[in-house]
Amino acid sequence: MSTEVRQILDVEGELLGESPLDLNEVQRLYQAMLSARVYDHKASAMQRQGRLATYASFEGQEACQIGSVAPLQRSDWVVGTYRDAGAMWFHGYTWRNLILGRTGDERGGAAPQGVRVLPPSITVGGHMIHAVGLGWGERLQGSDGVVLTLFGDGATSEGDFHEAMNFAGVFKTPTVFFCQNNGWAISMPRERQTASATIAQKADGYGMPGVLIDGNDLLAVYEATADAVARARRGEGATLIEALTYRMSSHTTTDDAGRYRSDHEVEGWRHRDPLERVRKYLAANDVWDQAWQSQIEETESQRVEAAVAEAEALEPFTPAEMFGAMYERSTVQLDEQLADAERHA
Ligand SMILES: Cc1ncc(C[n+]2csc(CCOP(=O)(O)OP(=O)(O)O)c2C)c(N)n1
Repeated sequence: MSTEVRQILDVEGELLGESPLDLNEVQRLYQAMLSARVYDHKASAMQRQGRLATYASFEGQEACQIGSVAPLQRSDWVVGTYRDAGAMWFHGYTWRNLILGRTGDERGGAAPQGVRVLPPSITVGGHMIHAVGLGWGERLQGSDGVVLTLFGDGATSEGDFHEAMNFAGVFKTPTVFFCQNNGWAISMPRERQTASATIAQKADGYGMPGVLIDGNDLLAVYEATADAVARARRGEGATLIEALTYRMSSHTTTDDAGRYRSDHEVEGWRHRDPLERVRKYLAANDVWDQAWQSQIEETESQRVEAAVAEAEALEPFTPAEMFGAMYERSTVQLDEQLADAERHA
């Protein structure tokens, strides 16, 4: 396959090809990216205040997360990781539950009724297997549902990635494998992750198409995912998309990326910000102004505040509820552990 990177909107907000979306739709997706960034900044600040446990920022990856979910129908599935709050939210998961999850409260792992989003996977790569199984289940039930699974470059070194890709290739499951290659897996650079020239080309080995795109280009992300979703819905099987992007923050709030990444590298990516180029594009078409942007930021900020207040007002999760959420019927071991936990509480 070609190693050319597909781009539609350049860093100056100029179209290099035909836009797959009309201006109204680009405006709507820009608004979603902005909302996601507001949440991300607030969540990072809350972790610093001691109100959240570890937090994994997705700043810089908003085009990947909003653009890949945009072509989905509500009846499709999203299966992502600890870094995919933006994608999960855009498919219906609530900020409240995402915040709850980050406080260690298991109730945050429950998607609202009817929302087809799995809780975020902390196990690197494990969720891709679930995504393939979900898609296969959809097919067996005669539906044309599609499953989008998001993961990082590091996850492609896991056995689970290869098993998921192999199964998806053989059984033509309706899976869109969306790799957010942000250059790093904690402190492990992409060059040490794999010797192949691209991650997209790994698709060849599993008999599915591989697509390489600029992951900071909302339009390229949308177009590539829409094609893959349509293909999956037609029953033609899975696609692997590699989106080149960058996480602007440290791996999580427990990490210090300054120990392994240069300021020069980070600054280079700041000029490729996924929101800024869309903002320039909208402004050039007279459908952006600062007042509109400030109003979105204010409204979303209030919405996130309300979600935080709601999450913090809940009665604490008891050990009995936590153990009760494991299986339909408890086990002897779990009963013993619960008794132990209650003795210590
Ligand atoms: C199976 C497994 N191994 C190791 C870890 C520890 N770990 C957490 S995140 C991470 C790096 C993942 O990098 P990548 O897949 O590129 O995603 P990113 O964090 O960059 O979004 C590792 C090794 C884990 N959570 N699960």
